[in-house]
Amino acid sequence: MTIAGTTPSTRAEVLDALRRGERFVLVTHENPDGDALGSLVAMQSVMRALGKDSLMFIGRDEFPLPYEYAFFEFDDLITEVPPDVLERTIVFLDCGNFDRNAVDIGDATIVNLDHHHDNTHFGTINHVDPAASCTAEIVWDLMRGLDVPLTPRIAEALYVGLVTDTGRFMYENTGPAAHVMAADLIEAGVDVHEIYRRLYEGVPEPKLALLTRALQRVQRFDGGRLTLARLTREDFAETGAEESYTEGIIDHLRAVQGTKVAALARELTGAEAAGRSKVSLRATDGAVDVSLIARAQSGGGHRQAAGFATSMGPDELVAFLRQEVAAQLDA
Ligand SMILES: [Mn+2]
Repeated sequence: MTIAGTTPSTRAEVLDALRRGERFVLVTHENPDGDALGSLVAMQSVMRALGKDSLMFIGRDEFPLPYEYAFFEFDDLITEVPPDVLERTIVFLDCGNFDRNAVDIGDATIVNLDHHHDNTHFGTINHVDPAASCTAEIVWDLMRGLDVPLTPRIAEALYVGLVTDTGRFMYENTGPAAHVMAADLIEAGVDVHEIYRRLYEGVPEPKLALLTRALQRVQRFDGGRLTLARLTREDFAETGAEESYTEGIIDHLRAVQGTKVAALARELTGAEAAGRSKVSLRATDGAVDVSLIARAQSGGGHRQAAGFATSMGPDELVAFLRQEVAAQLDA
């Protein structure tokens, strides 16, 4: 199966680069989510099956990972950039953009595998498919192109990427290929209920307390088309919640009748991040492209799910969001 939206030539180029290369390092974005980690773990297993010298990089400051992903087992994990990185092919998974100026990677070959429609095509080879439900779907396709057999381990990692990035098969990005892929993974031994339990149950109590606070603080604007909640540093401190516990809160905001755009703003808790907030955005239908709003603040994402960081205060943020939503809906 060729994934819609990518040209056969970039797929062939990637397959060729993966077959020919001998040493690789696999990387993903910061604050890695289920798709980032699942794609990374699956790709590492694929590279090992091909007999490659492949390392998987996750920065030291990403640990501990969010509790729902703590079950992942990482083979050949490195938390520091390897000294020979420039001699390795660097495979980026699920990264919409990459600041080449921030990290010196010289002339290293970069393979860019992603599904963000606003991917900046920063790689040497860019295999970017916005029609793919998740990066795991792209890895699944490449695995087949490389004739690597699907093991239970690969299947489980890919399934985590698939189920998290599609909102359990309910977001708009869930195409036929996502379900064909799910069938393939389940046939290979994925225990669907067990993965559901790991990802969505076992919620720490502070996470519930944080959700309670967010729901108490819902604000609606312009007839309800903008639904917003804010979480402060005090909320995190007083509930004992970690930053990653905000995961899923925005789905409650998005679900409110009449909402076109849902926004969750949370103050960053790190000492160096004082006064800065992270804003997550979700669109409920095709009427608003939230990636445009995020990009106006140097963020990015998908049409229906995007985010940005900002130093704007609460009032300024509300004014900005109302104006951006109006610019798209009232044009
Ligand atoms: Mn993804």
